[in-house]
Amino acid sequence: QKNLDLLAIERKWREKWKQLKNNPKNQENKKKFYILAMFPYPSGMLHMGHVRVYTISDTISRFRKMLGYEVIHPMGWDAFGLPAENAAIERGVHPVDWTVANIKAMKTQMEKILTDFDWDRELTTCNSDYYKWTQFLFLKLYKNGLAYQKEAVVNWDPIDQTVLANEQVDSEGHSWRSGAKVELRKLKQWFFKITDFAEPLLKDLDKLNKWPERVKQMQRHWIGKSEGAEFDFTVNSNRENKENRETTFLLKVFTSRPDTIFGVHYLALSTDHALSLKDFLPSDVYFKVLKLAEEMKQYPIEANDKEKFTKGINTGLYATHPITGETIPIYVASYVVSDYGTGAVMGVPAHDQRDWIFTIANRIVDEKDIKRVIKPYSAKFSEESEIYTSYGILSSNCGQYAGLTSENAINAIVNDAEKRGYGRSTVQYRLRDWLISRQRYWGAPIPMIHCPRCNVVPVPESELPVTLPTNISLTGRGGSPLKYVEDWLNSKCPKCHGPAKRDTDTMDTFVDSSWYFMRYIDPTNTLLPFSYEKASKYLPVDVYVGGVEHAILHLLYSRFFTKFLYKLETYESINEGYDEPFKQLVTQGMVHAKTFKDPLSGRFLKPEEVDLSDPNEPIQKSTGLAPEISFEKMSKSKYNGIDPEITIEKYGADATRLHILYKAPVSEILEWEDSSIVGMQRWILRVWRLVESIANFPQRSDDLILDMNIMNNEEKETYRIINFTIKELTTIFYETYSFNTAVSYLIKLTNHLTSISPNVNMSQPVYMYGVKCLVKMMAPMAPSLGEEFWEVLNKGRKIQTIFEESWPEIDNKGLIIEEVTCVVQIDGKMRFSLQVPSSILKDNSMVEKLIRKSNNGQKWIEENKIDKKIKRVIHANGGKIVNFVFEN
Ligand code: ANZ
Ligand code: ZN
Repeated sequence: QKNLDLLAIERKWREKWKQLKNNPKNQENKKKFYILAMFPYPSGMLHMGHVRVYTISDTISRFRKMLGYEVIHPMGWDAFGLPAENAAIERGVHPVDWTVANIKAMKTQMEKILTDFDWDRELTTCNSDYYKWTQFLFLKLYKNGLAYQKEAVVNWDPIDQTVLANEQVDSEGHSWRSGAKVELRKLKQWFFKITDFAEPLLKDLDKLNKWPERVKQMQRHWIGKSEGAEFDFTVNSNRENKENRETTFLLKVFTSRPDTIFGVHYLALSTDHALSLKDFLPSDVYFKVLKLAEEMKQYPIEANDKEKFTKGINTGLYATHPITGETIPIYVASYVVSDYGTGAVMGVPAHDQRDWIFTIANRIVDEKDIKRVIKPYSAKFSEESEIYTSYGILSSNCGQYAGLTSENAINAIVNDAEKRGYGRSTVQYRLRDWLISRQRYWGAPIPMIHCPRCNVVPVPESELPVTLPTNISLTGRGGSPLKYVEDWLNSKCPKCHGPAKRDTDTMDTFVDSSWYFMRYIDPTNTLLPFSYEKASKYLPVDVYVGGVEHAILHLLYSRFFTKFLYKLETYESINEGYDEPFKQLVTQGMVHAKTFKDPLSGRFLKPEEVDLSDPNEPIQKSTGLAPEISFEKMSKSKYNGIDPEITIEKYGADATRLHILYKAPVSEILEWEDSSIVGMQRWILRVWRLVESIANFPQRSDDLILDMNIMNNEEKETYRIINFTIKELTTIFYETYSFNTAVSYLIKLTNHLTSISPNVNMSQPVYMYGVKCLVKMMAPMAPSLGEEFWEVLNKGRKIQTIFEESWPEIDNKGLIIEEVTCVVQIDGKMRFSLQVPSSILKDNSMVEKLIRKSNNGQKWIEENKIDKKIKRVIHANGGKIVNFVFEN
């Protein structure tokens, strides 16, 4: 019996695979299968999360290859972004050098975990042969009216003189880098008009029946469709205009609750909206609004405190209620946001929380005089002061609509409004246009030129790429670094050929990743981002594996790009009309690792502070106490990080992969435990024993004769177990991806084969067939062992790789269980009978187990056993009669 040198086997097959890659097989006439794992940011180190995603995608990829698909399983690098720029600022390395070195390191690590990526499709988003096409797509969006510039409020760090992303501002509104209080500034920024696609992005979520419901729900919420109505309130401004005439204008409000229109006590404007009405505002009011607008810049965008709801200014203006004709005061309110609806709301204190708070704080009306216009369907208001925000029945103060339900009232009120012209039904989305400008160096330059005569002019497609200058000094201060690269900045206007300047912003890195999966299918195309033919053939991605943290932005942006490009007719998907990028989405869970805590202080303990000589009973060295154990997200502060490379060197990549797949279902948290990798190693060794046993068979047959007619019962049972396992595993690898269950089925099959192994009764064909199937089915998960075992099993035959062998087929006949009737006696009296598989009839203990587990068995034996003991069990008539004899 030979032992296995796992690391040597891995090395051997990694080399062989490289050679095989150099002689690619003919892929013609094969069906395509596109399996994609989210590409990583090249930080320089694979972490366990990466190992988990790539193990999952690799397993699926290898399985599909065995099924004869033309598999696309590409890998690349999401290489633009802040960390490279920060490394440059902190350590003086150029982002290019930093990125290239990191990619190299990570690629080696990916090979070490035995992944089978299509390296000939590799792409790196910071290479100009990639970002040339990102810029090309920017221009396409621009030419179709989907890229535009407007002023936007951004987080501005006054010390570092730079724009910060929301995630870079802490909860108190300070910059993560400089610690300065972040200001809100208005800057001209580029946007993609994703809102044009709001409806299809929402509606088509219903098509995605292989996406997790949770992710779709998050997208629905993000898009945030709200149906309601717009009402026009006439404003009579008493301020006289230059011609000394009274002026009136319409103020439009958006409401999701048209049924509450009889409860309006005031209208409220956002500060921006109010400032746009400058001509109508008394100057003291105008200055108050300016001050409030300034004050609100102090709030970080996410702040949600009560004060935000209560700040208000009475404008002194009045509007006329479109139905009742009442006079309604107009306020400016801090809680009204300028970029939602019309930037104006009708205030209904009795039925909206924020309106209530605002009304009381600004003493718009006495609490007791607040109009309640909606009654709950059943009970009355329990207390007079309570606000009621749900649907109900319209009260008597609602004119002709009194007594209607909210639903009916909404229809009636909006219909009447449309007839008379003072309102109309509308739809609002929470989704905002996508701000893609970054005042950063390490990103794709926005291919636009600013000309003093012609304004904003796109760079002609023929002049792409606009390459990033490399002679740059990065300090992290002063806004866009590209502003200071004179010879790059100064350019010529493509229209008038006069001197002009380049746009100095770069694109959000989410733009790069919104279309990378399309470039993979045609990565060397020099004429277009991808060809029509290839895109039509290979899109969409069949399975996309990645972290749930991308449930909203990345996936939404990718869907937007796909819909845009589909509309441009740059491809026709095989599934006609399928303008979605990813058919199936698999979101893998996080990897957690064990932590030890001092039970007294709660402090996390370093590894060297814990005595692990008995792994089941760790001891805190300094106190002798048992530390508190829990599984947590890996982090430096918890001393529980696990380095994949060390793990692989210790246990081998195959065992590591198996552990990852076995320990938890793909989308759940995986609790990392070295002891269970050891368990996987033990299983591997047991499979190896089976493989060896066949190598030792005196006579070996390659053409297995599996004729059920000549099998005895034991063989039939083995054959049934094999077919059952194939059936289960095939479903798992095809669609459910519950690899943890797959491994347990294979372990069970191993147990069975081991239990019959050198049994002379067992004819070789079924046994050999079982071992071969076992090896094939474990190969996608443990690829180098699969190869090695297959080679041993096929000594003398010319075989390149197991991944060109076909996946085992199910023999449905083999799945049928033949049953016989077994009569059960208690103390010699016949009590009940039971159907049992004929194959186990001779296995006395197995038959007894089945009998006792059955309903009758529970009743006659298990309950009886409580006060009596079973003396013995007699098997007679070839096992068909079983007599349980109890003690008296
Ligand atoms: C009157 C009303 C009565 C409202 C009531 C609600 C309840 P969703 O569902 O998110 O679309 N609103 C409209 N525009 C706003 C803005 N720019 N800033 C802040 N709030 C705004 O929310 C729609 C509701 O939010 C609208 O319906 C409006 O208040 C408010 F019992 O109008 B409602
Ligand atoms: Zn010009």
